Amino acid sequence: LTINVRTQYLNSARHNHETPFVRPQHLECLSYRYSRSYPATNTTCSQLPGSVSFSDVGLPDPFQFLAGSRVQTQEDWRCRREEISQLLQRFELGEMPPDPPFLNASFTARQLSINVTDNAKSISFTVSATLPTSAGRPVPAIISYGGASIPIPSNVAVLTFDNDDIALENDSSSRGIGKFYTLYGADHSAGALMAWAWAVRRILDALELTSAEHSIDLTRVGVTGCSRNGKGALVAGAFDERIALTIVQESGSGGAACWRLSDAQFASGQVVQTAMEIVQENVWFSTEFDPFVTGTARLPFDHHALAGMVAPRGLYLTDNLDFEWLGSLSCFGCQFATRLVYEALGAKTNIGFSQVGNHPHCLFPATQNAELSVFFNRFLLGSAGDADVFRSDGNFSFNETEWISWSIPTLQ
Ligand code: MCU
Repeated sequence: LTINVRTQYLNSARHNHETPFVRPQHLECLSYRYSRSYPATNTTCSQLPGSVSFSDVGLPDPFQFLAGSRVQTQEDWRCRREEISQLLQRFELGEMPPDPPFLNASFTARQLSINVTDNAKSISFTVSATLPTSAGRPVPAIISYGGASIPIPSNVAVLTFDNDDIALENDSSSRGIGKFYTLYGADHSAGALMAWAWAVRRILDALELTSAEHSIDLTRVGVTGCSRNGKGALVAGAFDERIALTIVQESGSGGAACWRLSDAQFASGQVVQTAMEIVQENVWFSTEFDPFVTGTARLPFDHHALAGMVAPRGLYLTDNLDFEWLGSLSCFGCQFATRLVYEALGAKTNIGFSQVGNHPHCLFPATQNAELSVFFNRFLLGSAGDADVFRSDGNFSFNETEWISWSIPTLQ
């Protein structure tokens, strides 16, 4: 079986100029492929306990391990980040499957074609590519969930990802439908957001595998989406450290918002989407999330911790003040907390958050163009420059002391 796995890789576009013969150096090279985005370390992180009981009405301390100790070093943060990842997988998003043993890809005619085999089942999906005509090489790229609804610089390649093909999300009857579930079974724990993030990881694998056929620079790939697709882009950015820039547009609850803050807005009479509503509306989350929607204080994380997984990489989030449903206060407060994670990692300006009104949902207003450019320039186009983008035109105030009882550690 092991030989078959590697042979499959050798048959891929990247290796098709070489003899179809498994040589030791190929084996090393191919097994290295998956490990390089997760730097080697001597520390072993502790595993999640079998049962977790937790309660915090405020935004949980992203720097406190479940077992009680606090993050003190960069190495500790690496383990705490992994713990947050495990908790999100177990209680909200469902499991990210291990990297599949077989993946083939080709990049031809402006289309990336990807075949994945796992569990003795296979799927194929395609991603269309719009490549810059006049840019130098190599070029940065952005993976867009559906058609992009932000202005993308002309020197950035656009890879359009049909996320519904991977996991359908028409309504609550879409559970378990889509290519992800063909591979892993209709009863797999992953909700649509996690299934989509799995596919983004495969897109990155495929870009690596086909690097001889395109000019995309793998160190400068971003991801974007709006609304439900903004929730998706955030999860993708959190679950693959190869993504250099995550742009989350008007994602609302289940994205930039925190469950606890959205519940508080709802309790004060505002028509804000809550966890309780969202799990009935659609299949974005794992069914493992259901027990928590009547008591979000029991969640051992909130979405500042999900967004904190993106740190210290580039993250720019927008919100639209004209839609109460999105939970403007919740998005602001939640990302205020995320920024503390960035600050602790010495990367405070690598997160941008911007809240304005006077524009339709998912129609990017010109008033945010300059900020967006800062993020494209810094994280995909390689130009220097820094800017502290954290602003709201909202008529509310976030009570920091009510929601955040922790302070940021000075990491050794
Ligand atoms: C903001 O994202 C969602 C929202 O969660 C849903 O309640 C609503 O139905 O659709 C929004 C969306 O995706 O709009 C395109």
